[in-house]
Amino acid sequence: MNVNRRVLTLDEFTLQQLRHIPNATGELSGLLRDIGLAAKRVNVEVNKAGLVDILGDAGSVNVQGEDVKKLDIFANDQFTGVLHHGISCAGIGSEELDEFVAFDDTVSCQSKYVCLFDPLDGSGNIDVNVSIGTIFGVYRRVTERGEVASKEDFLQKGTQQVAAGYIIYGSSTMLVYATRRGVNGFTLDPSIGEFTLSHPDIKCPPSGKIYSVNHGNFFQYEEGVRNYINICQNKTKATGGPYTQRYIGSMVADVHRNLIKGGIFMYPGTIDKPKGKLRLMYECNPFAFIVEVAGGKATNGKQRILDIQPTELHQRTPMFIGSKDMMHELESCTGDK
Ligand code: AHM
Repeated sequence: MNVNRRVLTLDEFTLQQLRHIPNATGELSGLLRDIGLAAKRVNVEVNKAGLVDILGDAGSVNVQGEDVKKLDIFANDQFTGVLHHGISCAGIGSEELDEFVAFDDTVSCQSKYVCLFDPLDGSGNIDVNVSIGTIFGVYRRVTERGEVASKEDFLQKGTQQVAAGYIIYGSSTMLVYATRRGVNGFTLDPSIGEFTLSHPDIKCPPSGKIYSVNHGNFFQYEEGVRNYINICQNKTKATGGPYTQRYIGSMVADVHRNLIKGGIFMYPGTIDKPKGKLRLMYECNPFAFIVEVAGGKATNGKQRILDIQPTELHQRTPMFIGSKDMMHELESCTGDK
């Protein structure tokens, strides 16, 4: 049998990566395996979301006599559960929870990593059958192993991430994750119930023709951003266009598409919400890490997202992310870097 011809599963791939890192303990592989397991469980429930009237609405008891949970709470419980029961994670921070959770059992206290995640991003789209996702960032703890993890473990700059990724529950379900070594995408093969390597070594094209922004807020954006959007609308063949505007309102789907095809995604601050909507720790840092490893760029309009020192778990930030050349053109309009 020619083993090289076989498609690698997520577990096989992460284990194979260990061969290149002499001192690796396999803990990160274990954590990614745990996340893959939770993703499969969430995927099953997301696929049934359209049956909610038949199976029961959140807060009710379904026909099997089980309590029905809101999908984002279900997803939060799944990711928290697998990470707690695994041996790699000392604690979690979740967009669904007010505070971080440090696991205080002996095994977890010895664990090397903490994980911050948005269990179900874009959940407002569930009712209309639009792609949604899970986003996660993994940090090496800064406190001593053996202790219960504490706030400083969770409030690290994005540059400190050792891995970050997302799961997109779309026309197919994909898990994409990045380490400093590269970005790789795995598609769930329903016939065997495994994520299999489908998009090896993803690179973000240096330029593209897609810009993604909520046009409904146009007059609330600062002048430089409005100028850049005008440039996008007026691109011609001679200036690298014409551009296409694509905005799903589900960040995982929007950034995933732009990562693969080339493009720019923007969620600027507005007059009403100067810090925008997106959360630094759960949405922006993981995507900034992934896109930078793939060759793109991510800023808040003033500085690199990954360099922002977080002061609180749920802080928000404006976000501009995507293909390098498009980001440079944006910066020439906003005067920022
Ligand atoms: P959520 O946390 O309520 O799911 O909102 C996050 C989502 C992002 O996925 C998406 O990019 C953004 O909200 C869209 O917001 P808007 O509808 O304001 O454009």
